[in-house]
Amino acid sequence: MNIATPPRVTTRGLSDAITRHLRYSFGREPEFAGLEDWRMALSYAIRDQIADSWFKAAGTARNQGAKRVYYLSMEFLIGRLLEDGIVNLGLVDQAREALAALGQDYDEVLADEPDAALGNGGLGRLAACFLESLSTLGCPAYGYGIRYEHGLFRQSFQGGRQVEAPETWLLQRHAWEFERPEARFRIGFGGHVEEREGRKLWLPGEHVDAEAYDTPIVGWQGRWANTLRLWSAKACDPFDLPAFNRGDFTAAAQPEALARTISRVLYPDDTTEQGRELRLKQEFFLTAAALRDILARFDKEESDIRKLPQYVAIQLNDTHPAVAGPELVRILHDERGLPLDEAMQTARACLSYTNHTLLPEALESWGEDLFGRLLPRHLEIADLIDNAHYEANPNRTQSMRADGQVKMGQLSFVMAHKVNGVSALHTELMKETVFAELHHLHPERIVNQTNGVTPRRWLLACNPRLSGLITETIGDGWVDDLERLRELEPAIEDAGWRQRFAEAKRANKAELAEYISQTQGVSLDPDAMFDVQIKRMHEYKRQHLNILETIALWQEMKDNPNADWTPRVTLFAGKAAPGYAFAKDIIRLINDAAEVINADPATRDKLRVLFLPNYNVTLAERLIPAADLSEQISTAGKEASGTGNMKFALNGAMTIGTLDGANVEIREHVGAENFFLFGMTASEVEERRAVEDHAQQAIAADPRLARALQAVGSGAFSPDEPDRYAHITENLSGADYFLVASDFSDYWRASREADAAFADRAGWIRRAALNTARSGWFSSDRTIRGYMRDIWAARSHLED
Ligand code: 26V
Repeated sequence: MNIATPPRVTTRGLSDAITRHLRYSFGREPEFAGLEDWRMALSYAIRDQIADSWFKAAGTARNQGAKRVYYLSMEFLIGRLLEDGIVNLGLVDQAREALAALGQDYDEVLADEPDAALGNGGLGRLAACFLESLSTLGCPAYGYGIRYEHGLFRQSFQGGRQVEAPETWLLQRHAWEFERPEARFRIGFGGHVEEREGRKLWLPGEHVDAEAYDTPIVGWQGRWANTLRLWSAKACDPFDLPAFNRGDFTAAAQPEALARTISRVLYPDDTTEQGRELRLKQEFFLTAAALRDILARFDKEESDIRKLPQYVAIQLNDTHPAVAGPELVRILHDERGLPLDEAMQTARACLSYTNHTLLPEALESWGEDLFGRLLPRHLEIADLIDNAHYEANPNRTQSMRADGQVKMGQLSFVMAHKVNGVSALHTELMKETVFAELHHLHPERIVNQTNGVTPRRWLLACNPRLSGLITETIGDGWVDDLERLRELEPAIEDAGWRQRFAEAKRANKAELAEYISQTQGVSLDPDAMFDVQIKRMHEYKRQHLNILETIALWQEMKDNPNADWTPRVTLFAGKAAPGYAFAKDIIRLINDAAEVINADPATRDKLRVLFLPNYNVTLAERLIPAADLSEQISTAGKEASGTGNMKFALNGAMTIGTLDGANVEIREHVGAENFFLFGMTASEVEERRAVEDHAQQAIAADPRLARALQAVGSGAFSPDEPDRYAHITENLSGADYFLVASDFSDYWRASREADAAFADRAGWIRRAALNTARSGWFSSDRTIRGYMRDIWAARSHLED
C-alpha cells in the first residue's frame, strides 16, 4: 500500500464540520459562539482530518513490526498547533474561506490558541521540530514528555524588571490531546532492595501513577502522523476516604495533591539548587513511564526480549532522561532475567544520547545520597555499569561515580551506542573536552548531527509573503526538499524579483511595527534596519554586548548628529531563569537604556531600542520574518548550535555572528561574503582568558567601549539609583569570563559594516535573498535523516 496524500476536504465540507462541532461537540449554536468556540470547532474539524492519517500510520507501523523511534525529552516547546495542522494538510484557503462564510476572521481565530510552552528554549523547540520532521518523513516515532500543568512562566516588566507569573495553558480549552486512561503505569520511588531467589528486587516505598495524553503530530501533506505522548501524574488512590469520613477534608485530598506536584511545573531554572529532588523525580517519572509503554508495545509484537534493539531506538534528549540506562538494565536483568552483561548490551543497543551543552553548570550530576534514597536499585546498577566499564577499560582514569556523585553525562555516554553533538564545532569540542577520555576509548561512538528547523512552521507558515514568492518562482517542491531553495539563485539575479523579495520583507516589517504599536504603544519605522536578538537570557549569549554596542552607537550619533547614520531598530526578547540574577539585571539594563535612548529627540529617528515581553514560539514567528539582521553573538565555544540562527537566515536576514555553534556551518553555506563575522574563535577565547587584565586592556584600547561602560556604571540609565549597574561594569572590566570587552571592538566594526551594507539597498536584498536560497541544508528533515541513518537504523514507511 502506497501512503498517498489523503484527499483534501472542500471548503463546504470544512464549514459543515465546523458548525457540526460547534453544535454537537461544544453545544453552541453559531449565533451564540465566541472566538474560543470557533477556534475549538475549527480545531476539531482539522483534527478529524489528521486522525485518519494518524490511525493509518499507527496501523502501518504495527503491521510491519516497524522499528519505532522514541524521543525522550523533558521539554517540548510546541507552540500553537492549529495553523501547523492546517498548513500541513494544505487547507489554508479552505479554512480561511470556510470561516469567512461563517462570518469569522481566520487570523483572529488562529490567534486565540494558547502557545504551549512546555520547554525553556532551544532543546525543547528542537524536539518539536524533530517530531514534525519524523512525521513528514514517515518514520514511526513517539515523543515522550511530561504534561506540565504550568509551562514556562509568563514574563512581564515592572520598572524594567522581569516579573514572572505562572503560565496556565490548560485553563484555556485545548483541542489537541486525547486522554488515555487505559495507558496508565504505576511508578515507584524510594523504598529498598531485597534479594529473592538469587534476584534483586526493588520494593519502592511510594508510588504515583503516570497517565498518558496523546497529541497527534501531522507531517507535510498529511501523509503520516506520529504521537506526542505526555505523562500526567495522578495519585494511585486519589482520595483518602477514611480521612474524609473523619471529617479531615484536607488530609483526604492530600494524596492527589502530592502526586500531582510531579507534573505540576516545568523547571525554568538551571541555576538554583532548590527543588532538585523534585526534578529528579520528574526525570525518573518520565523515563520509567516511557520505558514501560515501550516494552508493552514490544511485548505485543515479539516475545524474545533480546530482539528489543530491532524494534526500539530510544533517543535521550540531553541527560535529563539518562536514568533510562539503569532503569532499562534493571528491567532486563532483575525483571526479565537476562544476564547482566547481556542486559547492558541490549540496553546500549537501544539507547543513544544527544548532548546540548558543554557549560559546566548545566552538566547534570546527582549526589549519591539523594539518588540512592529515591532510586536505590538504580544507584546499585549505576555502580555495576561503571564497574563493567572499568573492567573492560582498565586504563580509564575517570569514573561516572566519583566524588559521591552520579555524573549523568558519563553515564549516558557509557550506556549509549551513539552519542551526538548538535553542530560540527560542538561535536569536536565534545571530543576535546568533556568526553575526551571516553572518546579516546570509544572513538566510533561520537557522531555529529547538526541541528535543523522545520521549514513548514519556520518558513511556509510563518512567512506567507516570502513562501508565496518562493513557490511562485520554483514550485512547492522546496517544502519537503529544502535544498531546492538553491533554485532561487538565478531569480535573485533579476532586479524585478529582488524587488518582490524586498516588498515581502518590507510588508513583514510593517506588520510587525503595527503589532508593536498596538501592544507596546511604540511606533517604529519599517524602513529602518530591524536588528533582532531573541533567545534565552544568558551571559554567554551576550545580550550585554549588544546593548553596550547600542549605547556606544547612540553616544556617537549624538556626537555627529548630521552624519549619514543607517536608521536602526534594535529588538530584544527572551526570558531569564528566575534565579539567574545577572541575566535579570541585563534585562533591566536594556529596558532602562531603551527608555533613555528612545526619549532622546536628537536620535529618535535614527535609533530605537525595545525589549518585547514574554518571548515565546508565537512571538518568534512574528519577529523572524521581519528581521534584517540576526544577532548570533555568543562567546565562541559556548553556544552548542543555535537554531534561531537558522530560522533567521532561512527568512532572509543577514547574520552578525561569531564562529560558534552552527553559525560556522551557516556561514559556509550562505557564503562568507553574506555573513558579518566578528570576534575570537573558540581557541582564541581560551588563550585570551589566560591573559591577565584582558578586559582592562580591551577597555583601554577602545574609547567607545570605555565611554559606554562609564555611562552604564555611573547611572546614565538609572539616574534614580546611579550604582544600579555597577556590578555589571565591574564584571565586564574585571573577570569578564565571557569576554564581552575583548570582542567589543570587532563587534563594533562588523556592526558598522552591516550599517553600510544595509544602506546599499540593492546589495543588501541580494545578500539577504542568498541567505534564503542557501539555507536549505538547515532543514530538520536533513537532520532527522541523519539520525535515522547513523544512529537509529530506522526507515521511512511512507511507501509501504
Ligand atoms: C538544563 C536544565 C537543568 C535543570 C533545570 C532545567 C534545565 C533546562 C535546560 C537545561 C539545559 C538546556 C540545554 C539547551 O537548551 N541547549 C541548547 O540546545 C539547543 C538545541 O540543540 C542548541 O541549539 C543550543 O545552542 C543549546 O544552548
